[in-house]
Amino acid sequence: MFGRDGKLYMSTAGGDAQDPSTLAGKILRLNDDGTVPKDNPFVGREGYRPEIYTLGHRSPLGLAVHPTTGQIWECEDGPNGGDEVNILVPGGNYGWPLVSLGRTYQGPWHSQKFQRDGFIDPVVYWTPAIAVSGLAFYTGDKLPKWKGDVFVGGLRYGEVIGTGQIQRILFNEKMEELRREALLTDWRHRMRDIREGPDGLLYVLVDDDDGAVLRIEPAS
Ligand SMILES: [Ca+2]
Repeated sequence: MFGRDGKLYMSTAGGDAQDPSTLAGKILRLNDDGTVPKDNPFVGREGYRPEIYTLGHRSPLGLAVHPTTGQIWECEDGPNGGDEVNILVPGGNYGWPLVSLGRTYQGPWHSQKFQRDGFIDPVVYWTPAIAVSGLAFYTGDKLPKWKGDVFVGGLRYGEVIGTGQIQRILFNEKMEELRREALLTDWRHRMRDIREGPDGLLYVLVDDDDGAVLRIEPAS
């Protein structure tokens, strides 16, 4: 995804997200010809790959540019719980695997602490997980009550197969969460991605054998 600065942001998963000499579990920032921007946060620092913009990510699936601040927002899946939405700052460390709000699949908490100095907390988290997928800001005029809100897809809820949803999340000006609302839960499908179309409507990608692209329109 391209940011307002014209740079390409891309997410990676796997490997050691805390090891700055690898590209795994990171958000990378590149020029559009694949070279490294000179103003990347770790350029010239020994032991750090210069492509790294942020580190400590588990399984990032959504990236979006905030419509007013221009900051990059990211969402990622936790293990058994601990899905997150993060606001990225250059050079930030988002904690995985040292800090997590998720449990391991055997039941115990993944990490002993939910917060630690030096790691940036998520602005939204889910435990149990919704298996958060795509991320979008709604900026259109067709659905005026939703303008400025954050939307994410969910592939399931509470590790229960055969569930799924869209979530709408409202923030205040300080980017603190006010409310969240689950949508399309009765449908019980995996919601893979959500985007605003050029027509100001929302489009949802359904990831199932009978998959579809949904268009969300005003009721009247
Ligand atoms: Ca985190």
